[in-house]
Amino acid sequence: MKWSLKHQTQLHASAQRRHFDTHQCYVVELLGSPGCGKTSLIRASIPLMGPCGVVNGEMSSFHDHTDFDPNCKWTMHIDTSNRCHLEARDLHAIPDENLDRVPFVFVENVGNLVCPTSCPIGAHLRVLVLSVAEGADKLAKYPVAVLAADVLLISKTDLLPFVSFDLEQARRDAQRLNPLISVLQVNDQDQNLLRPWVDHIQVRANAYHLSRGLCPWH
Ligand SMILES: Nc1nc2c(ncn2[C@@H]2O[C@H](COP(=O)(O)OP(=O)(O)OP(=O)(O)O)[C@@H](O)[C@H]2O)c(=O)[nH]1
Ligand SMILES: [Mg+2]
Repeated sequence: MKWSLKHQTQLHASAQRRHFDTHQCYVVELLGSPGCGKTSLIRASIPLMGPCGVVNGEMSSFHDHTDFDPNCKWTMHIDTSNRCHLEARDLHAIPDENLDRVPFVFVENVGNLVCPTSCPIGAHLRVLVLSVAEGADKLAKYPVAVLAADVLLISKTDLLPFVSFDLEQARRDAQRLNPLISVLQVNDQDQNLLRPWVDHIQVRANAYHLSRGLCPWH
């Protein structure tokens, strides 16, 4: 039987998920438009987390450094050679010993609201980052991105006084498209917003590790 490209993509993602599971690593993927704040969010979150690793996918540059905090045990840059999204097979490049060192990994996908949504990489949690500067209409314009995500993170909320963005409307629009999606707000300077976001992913990661009989943050 000939597999369609979509099936092949799913198979690669499932295999990569099993690989993460073998190493007991909970993986959170961040996807969103260029400049929506993915790298800044990872940088701001790491000091509030336990030990973690970070993968930054970029098309052809090396800008997204995240290894400033002692909690970040390793970082890895994946250059997709002008491809507009990461693929599960790109993550084969993460050395097994790196996965064994941390219970948690952030993967920043290439900035793009379209292609990454239809190319799962085997992450346990997919987080769609939408900055208030982009406009809430992006949720309706890119419904597949909302459907593909477990969490919608509305970023750069410090800019709300300067832009027209209705947070409640955005929440309703997102949950109409995807009733299971969790909606959180964040900006990279506000600890009062960063803490609930970090708690959210830690609760999910802890449940993952406990369901495998592991002590959270082993
Ligand atoms: N005002 C404000 N600016 C932010 C915030 N988070 C990020 N920025 C700024 O937004 C710009 C883009 O942030 P990045 O974190 O590089 O965005 P990114 O999504 O990683 O971008 P790409 O990797 O290029 O797709 C930078 O100038 C950041 O300083 C925030 O919460 N508030
Ligand atoms: Mg970035």
